[in-house]
Amino acid sequence: MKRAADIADPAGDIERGEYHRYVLAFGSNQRVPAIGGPREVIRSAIGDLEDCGLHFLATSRLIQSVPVGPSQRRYINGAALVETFRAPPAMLMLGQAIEKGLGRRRRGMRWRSRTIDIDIVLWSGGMFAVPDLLIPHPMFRTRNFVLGPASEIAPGWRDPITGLTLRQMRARLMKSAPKV
Ligand code: PH2
Ligand code: MG
Ligand code: MG
Repeated sequence: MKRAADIADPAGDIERGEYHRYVLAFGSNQRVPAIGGPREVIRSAIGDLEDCGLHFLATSRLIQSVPVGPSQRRYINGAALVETFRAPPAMLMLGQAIEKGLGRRRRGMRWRSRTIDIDIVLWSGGMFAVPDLLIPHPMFRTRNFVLGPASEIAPGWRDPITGLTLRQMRARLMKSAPKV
């Protein structure tokens, strides 16, 4: 299996000069035989990102969550606040390379079971939109499995679209849809 050291990261080191912060969300509901269950897979992804130079300012607890979508298996979810010299396209490429190294297959059904999903939820630069990447993540406001962990690590971070903090969004969602 490919490990972090083998992952090509062409854009990573070039864009020096400015740093970016992100809230990243992690999800896994499938084991990787060489690594273990979803918790170990997420820890491994975090280790890979650190090996590629991401600085983890805070990492949430890992929670178990009920699947949203067609997959039957429960997920493990978590979030992290990170700092890096990578602008959003380079951050996306790095996340996808690490997903691939951990056995993620991209073809097939939307929201199928996955060994690892690394999503960019928020970015210090605010909004970013190209066909492959939308920041803020378009679904994060309605997902407790993202808002729970994310509000634990960056409660005061404001969504640039609604102006609400993660803490406020989490509280609202818990009132309207406590079980999701
Ligand atoms: N990710 C999805 C679809 N559904 N459900 C849970 N509980 N956790 C996830 O991370 C998740 C999901 C697509 O990214
Ligand atoms: Mg996702
Ligand atoms: Mg994703």
